[in-house]
Amino acid sequence: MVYQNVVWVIALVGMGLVALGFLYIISQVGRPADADAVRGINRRSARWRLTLFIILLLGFLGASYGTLHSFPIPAQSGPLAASQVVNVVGRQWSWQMSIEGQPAGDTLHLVTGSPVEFRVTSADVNHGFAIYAPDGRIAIQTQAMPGFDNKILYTFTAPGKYMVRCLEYCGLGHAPMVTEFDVTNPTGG
Ligand SMILES: [Cu+2]
Repeated sequence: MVYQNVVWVIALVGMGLVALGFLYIISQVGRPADADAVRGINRRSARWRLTLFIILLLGFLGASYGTLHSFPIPAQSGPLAASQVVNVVGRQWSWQMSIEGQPAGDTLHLVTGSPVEFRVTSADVNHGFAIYAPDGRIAIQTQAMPGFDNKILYTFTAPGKYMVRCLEYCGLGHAPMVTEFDVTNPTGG
């Protein structure tokens, strides 16, 4: 299932549970209270709340670990073990991308299967650096900020034409601030 649909299901189930709670309370309105029964219910409901809290806490910790431990933004200090390093400079209104150690004018050519480190900075104002995969989804994105090298790691899995767009409004030429590059399989396929 697509993530968006999973979120929908979770939201609808949650809303349904809240609605059921309201319906239950409405159905109890006007009934005389039995003091002993209420004390029993309070004890049981305290146990339930504790159990529910522990379940939610474990779920939160598990989901956080599962979704964040492979976060593509690595520690920003020290060198990374990427086999390809791309220097990215954003400016009003273009992207300059060059492989570390090669002249800036060369065509960018990346390969699948090995991690690429993007070092992203800006020559003027803040920009948003985003790489769109051939299927139109955002593969990675980070800020391009003057005076900072923001590092981001990504391993391309699919060959094809990747598009770079600016995701932070930076003036008149923001929308056409676009470039693209090719990713191929290491064998050249
Ligand atoms: Cu922009």
